[in-house]
Amino acid sequence: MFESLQDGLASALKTLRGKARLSEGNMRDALKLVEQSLLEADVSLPVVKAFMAAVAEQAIGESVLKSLDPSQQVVGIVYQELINLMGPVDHSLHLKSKDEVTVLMLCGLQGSGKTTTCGKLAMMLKERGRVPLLVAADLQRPAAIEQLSVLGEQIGVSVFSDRQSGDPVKVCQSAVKQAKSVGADVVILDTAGRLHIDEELMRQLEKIDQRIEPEQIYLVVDGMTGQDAVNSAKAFNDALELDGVILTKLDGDARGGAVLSVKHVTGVPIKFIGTGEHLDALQEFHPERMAQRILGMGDVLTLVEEAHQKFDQEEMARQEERMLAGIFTLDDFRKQLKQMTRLGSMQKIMSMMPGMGAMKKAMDGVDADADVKRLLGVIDSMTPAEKENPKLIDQRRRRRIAVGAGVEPHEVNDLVKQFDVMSGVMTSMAGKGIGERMKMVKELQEGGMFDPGGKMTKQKQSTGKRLSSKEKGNLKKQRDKELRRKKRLQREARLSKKM
Ligand SMILES: Nc1nc2c(ncn2[C@@H]2O[C@H](COP(=O)(O)OP(=O)(O)OP(=O)(O)O)[C@@H](O)[C@H]2O)c(=O)[nH]1
Ligand SMILES: [Mg+2]
Repeated sequence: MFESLQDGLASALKTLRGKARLSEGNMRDALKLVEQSLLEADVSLPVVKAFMAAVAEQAIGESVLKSLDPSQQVVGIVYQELINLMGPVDHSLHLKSKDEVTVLMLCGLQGSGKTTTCGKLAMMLKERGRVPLLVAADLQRPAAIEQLSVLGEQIGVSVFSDRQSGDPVKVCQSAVKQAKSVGADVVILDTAGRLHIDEELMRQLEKIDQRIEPEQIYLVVDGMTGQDAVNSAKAFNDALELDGVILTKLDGDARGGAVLSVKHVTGVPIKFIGTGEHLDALQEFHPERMAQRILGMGDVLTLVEEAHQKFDQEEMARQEERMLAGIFTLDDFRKQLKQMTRLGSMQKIMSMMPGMGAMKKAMDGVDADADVKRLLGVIDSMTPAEKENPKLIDQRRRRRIAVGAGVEPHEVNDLVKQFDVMSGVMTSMAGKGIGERMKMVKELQEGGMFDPGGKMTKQKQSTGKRLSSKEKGNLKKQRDKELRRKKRLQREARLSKKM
């Protein structure tokens, strides 16, 4: 997502980097590149103009040009202006109390994702303790009613439809009337779409708006589209007075045009983003996270949130306890890998980690998911005793495990070595907050220890410099213990030679 925009912005900002002092000319050249990358991402022209004016006003000032680190300052300005462009947000659905009926209406161009998003919203509302009713108000396509019914069944939400009726306004009216009697407190209208804006569609939607008076009207916009979608958003907004926008398909190769333009053009907040075809792929929109992602700063918060939702919390608590007790075996490692695979592909996870953008590119053609599978395969081929204590694995066993997992024997060796390094880190992470852990992970990355294929290659001691004194103490204790063990072994060896 946003790859070319990310690259464009990165190379623009790179031209500024490393220059102690900037001239106005340098800055203007860099800003030209920023402008170009926005246009290439199909951001609407008036938006680009307004954005560049705001950035230039701040960037071409004495205080930035003469500052100690101008490039950092420009990144800061671009970041803040991206946030201003996409925000502010309002995630509330403005629902009335449960004993009243709230009506939400979704509209948008054909194929933008209206019906899917109706299903996603219904599921979200259900999870929040509401009783939604989906209404098939798209009588354009005969298959539309069927599509909504299937979605409703999947999530256990009632669907109102009238196959005989030819009038969507009447369908909506009957649905709202019946909502109370079927125990629903939120009615979601799935309206028809058209390939292009046309008079007839607009009149139909206006009529629904006037007769039903929905509490909220949301425009569903395909995030993969650029200026076209944004122009139609303006037309929808003029006719209907939108309350919010839902951007879909931001999981695909969206260029960024729609997400950067739609708020500025319509003036209404982006409420949610659709990030997949699955019904749980709907997230609240956060401009600062999106700006971070666009600038290649990753999206750690979303990752942490998703991890929280998708990880098995009980299992996490058990692991935490074991780690606190200083236990981290290959079996624990295996469980963690398994949990991680639930978050999605390594590519997806990496695209959300700060600074991993470049790494992700370097990994093109490397199948990180296959690597994780190989690791799991190797661990699965070990005996329980070996998982507890990998030191038991001798040459013969190494070969057997390799055969069992379909890998080369040295890969078994590599895994054991990586694990050794990792177990030390993991146990020292125990009991730390998420922020502290992220910092440690980042230090690991910087140290080159973590490469996303799940292989730990170089272990660098540079992480040591940021350890707290208590950690340093622990580390020293560990080292001393290891030293004592080695000396004891040497002594024993000498003794046995003498005998
Ligand atoms: N990848 C991805 N696909 C999505 C998302 N939202 C919707 N889709 C897909 O987009 C296609 C169109 O979605 P619909 O929900 O049928 O779109 P619609 O706006 O109701 O279409 P019409 O009723 O024909 O106007 C379907 O294949 C959906 O699975 C999303 O967030 N990500
Ligand atoms: Mg539809």
